[in-house]
Amino acid sequence: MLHLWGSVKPIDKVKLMMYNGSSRTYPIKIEVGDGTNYTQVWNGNTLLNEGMQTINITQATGKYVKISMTANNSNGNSWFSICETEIWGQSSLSTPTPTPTSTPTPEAVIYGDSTTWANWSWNTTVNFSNTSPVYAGSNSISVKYNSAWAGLSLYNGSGQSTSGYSKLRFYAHGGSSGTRQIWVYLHTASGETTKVNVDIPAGSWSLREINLSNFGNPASFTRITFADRQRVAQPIFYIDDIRLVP
Ligand SMILES: [Ca+2]
Repeated sequence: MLHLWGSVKPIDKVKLMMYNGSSRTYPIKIEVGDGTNYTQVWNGNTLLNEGMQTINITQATGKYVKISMTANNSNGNSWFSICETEIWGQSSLSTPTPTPTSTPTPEAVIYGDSTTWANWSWNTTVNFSNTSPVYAGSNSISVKYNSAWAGLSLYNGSGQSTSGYSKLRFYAHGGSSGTRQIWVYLHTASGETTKVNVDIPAGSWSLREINLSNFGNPASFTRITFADRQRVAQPIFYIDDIRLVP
């Protein structure tokens, strides 16, 4: 990965936001150079952290910065993805050139290990402090639909703006067997949005991302629902880490 500067400049630090950084670490090295010759200025593992992490560079100048993975990531594969990168110039020298390439929008967490949203579920046994299985942190939500058409539903009377966000993201685990078939939809001032089909296989956590365009790009919403689509009572399953992301 190369970042082009106009000329050779002193480099102070590199900031990275790693894809799925809260669930895996990446062994990387950072090199700077003039396009032909490179000098390694840092190597190590990225933090287990979803936000921006800062890597300070000591006394390096270059026109290019090369970031590469040196071994498989902590999930044991060669998948390597960086969401955001910033390269900062050395501020103490006479040609300071901080050039942040973007300002990340904070993610809006609806459920991490708990939620401030009200439980408006129906015909459903819900535990917001379930301790196993958990995708991240210490708790997940356990969900058991007790009859057909039941629903897990969270309500926020103040409304949740979608400005700056493009996706609803959560992790789901289908329980011990089979596949949970659910709908996910939002509620806005003008009613329910389109229902999006989500199938959740048993046995492991999977990442689910739904583009807000699938919900018709509402400017805000007051409620989010995960409802039964199998039209029968369903075995217990789990949801964790519900958030809006850029
Ligand atoms: Ca959690």
